[in-house]
Amino acid sequence: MAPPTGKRVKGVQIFRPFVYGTTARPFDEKTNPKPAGVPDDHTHSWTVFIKGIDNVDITYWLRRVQFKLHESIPNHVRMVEGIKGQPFQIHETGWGEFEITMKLYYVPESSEKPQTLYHHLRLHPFGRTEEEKEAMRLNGGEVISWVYEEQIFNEPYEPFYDILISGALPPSAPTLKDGGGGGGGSGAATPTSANTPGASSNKGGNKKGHERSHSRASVSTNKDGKNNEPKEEPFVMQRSEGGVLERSAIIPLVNRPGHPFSRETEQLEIQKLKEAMVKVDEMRKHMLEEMEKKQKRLEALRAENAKAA
Ligand code: SLL
Repeated sequence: MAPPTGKRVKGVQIFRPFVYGTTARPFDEKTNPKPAGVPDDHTHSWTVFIKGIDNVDITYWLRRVQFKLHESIPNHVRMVEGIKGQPFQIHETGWGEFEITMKLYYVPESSEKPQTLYHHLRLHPFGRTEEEKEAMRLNGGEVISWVYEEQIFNEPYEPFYDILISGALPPSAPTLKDGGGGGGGSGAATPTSANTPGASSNKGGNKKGHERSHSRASVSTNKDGKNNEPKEEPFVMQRSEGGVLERSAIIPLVNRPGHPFSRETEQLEIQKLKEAMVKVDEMRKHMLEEMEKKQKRLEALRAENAKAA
């Protein structure tokens, strides 16, 4: 951790979405043949990763990741340095599931302490129903356990703020200093449980759990701390990455195979919640009616009783 430089940008919270998790595949002569030298008792090949959504670069804020694997694995503590635009990842083979510890080291300009994430390596799908198990399978037999997460940088130091803002934009975009607003706009990200059978173990103090839904402060805040109102200008697509580069501070617009986290899934989740609310309201009304009926019936019976007495 480098000593802080500059002042903190007050009242600003910047969030960067990312995905972490494991993808495993059973060895199979046709679909996943066992490479030479892999021990007989190994049943799966697997990958543990941390990456940007839709593989958007995150190395401008995340410098390196230390993966701590099971002690039975040779050289089980491994440091992975960030390579621009590529996931932080480790490929391995093995026979058993275990908890992986990932320690995130941020770029020195951030002056942020490293933070730790925990993730259970899944080799076998699990769930109460076949459907739930099937939801963990992708691409004909891969077992996925992925978690959507957001890294929150609270009142970042000025130099880091500049890095965060310019790093989120594609090289083709005008920079904020040029007056372009590529990184602005407000993002309300409600992550989804779709394809995330593994629960998030969100132990870092600076991160937001994906179970929380919230509107978020706009990141288009001036250095003087004044908050620009989020502008609802339609943004112009300059390139064809499905909107993710231009909007890399938030989540992509639509789902694509292998990338389940998007505004589209978010909207589906919101829709489901709305429908559930309507249903709950109907149930509430129905119960009230039933109660009133019973109340009347009770009164009638009481009156009858009184007469008979
Ligand atoms: C289990 N508690 O019993 C777990 C331990 C260990 C997995 C799982 C070894 C790989 C290698 C491997 O897969 N260990 O030998 O390189 O299920």
